[in-house]
Amino acid sequence: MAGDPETITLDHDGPVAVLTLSRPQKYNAVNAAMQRDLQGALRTLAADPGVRALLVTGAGKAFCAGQDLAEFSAVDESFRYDEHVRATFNRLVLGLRELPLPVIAAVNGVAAGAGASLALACDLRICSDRASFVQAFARIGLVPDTGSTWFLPQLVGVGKALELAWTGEAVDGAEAVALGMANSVVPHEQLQPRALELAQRLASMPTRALGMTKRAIYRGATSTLPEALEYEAQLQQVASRTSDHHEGIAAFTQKRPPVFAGR
Ligand code: T3D
Repeated sequence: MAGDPETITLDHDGPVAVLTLSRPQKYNAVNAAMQRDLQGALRTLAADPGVRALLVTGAGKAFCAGQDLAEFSAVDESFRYDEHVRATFNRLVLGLRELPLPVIAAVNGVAAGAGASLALACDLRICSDRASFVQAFARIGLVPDTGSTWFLPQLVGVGKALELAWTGEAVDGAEAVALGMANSVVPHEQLQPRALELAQRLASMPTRALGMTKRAIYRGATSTLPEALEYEAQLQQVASRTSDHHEGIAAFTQKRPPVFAGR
């Protein structure tokens, strides 16, 4: 990464990378420095074949409170929100979605505004029993962004998405699981070990197949059945040429556990 990040940490636990948003006194609100650090981290991760799963979490009480509103209080009419969003949050969302590996959000506290969207941009969400999701945008006269208008209807349906976006009411971890916005909720103290355990498990699997599965599932959600069938066929051909596929077949034949190398 170019220069040391100031607002995040990026650690490695074997093949699992752990990215922690770290402005705890500001509920990990995303300022310009964090945008720079996050975009740098995503570039580093995308270029590192040793990383086979990513865990994203927040330091302190919050996961992420979205755009740092203190920065916006200083802008004048010449400031273009559209240009800002394109150059910042949109790149983060696409960067997370384009990583060819599992990305798990360990939602340790409140995820508000673009912070909620960033959690939804991850592939899986494990929530602490202190987590909540707040579509905070309408409270400050903005529309949902950072992908929430796309993620929410897919996960919870159009009616519930509108309710959450209009009211800005907080959804806790248990309700998020019930609605399909999150995968599980665990006691706060168990969040990091349980999320890391899942990340390690996924990181020991055939990473290229998992990465292609991610692409196919997201594409499948917005394609026709014939298109999805054709895309599966193409990806299956690619997967069939990976050494992990050969290892999977060998291990099955030899009645032993497979050892996948992620290639
Ligand atoms: O062009 C573009 O990029 C537009 C894009 C917009 C994307 C967006 O994300 S818009 C939405 C921005 N986020 C919000 O509106 C959420 C604002 N925060 C809140 O509503 C509340 O803080 C929370 C619901 C997240 C948590 O409430 P609570 O009562 O638990 O905590 P708190 O006391 O409000 O906040 C704790 C501290 O974090 C506090 O700092 P202080 O006063 O003790 O020094 C608070 O100011 C700070 N903080 C929380 N959110 C933000 C923030 N500071 C800057 N920006 C924030 N978004």
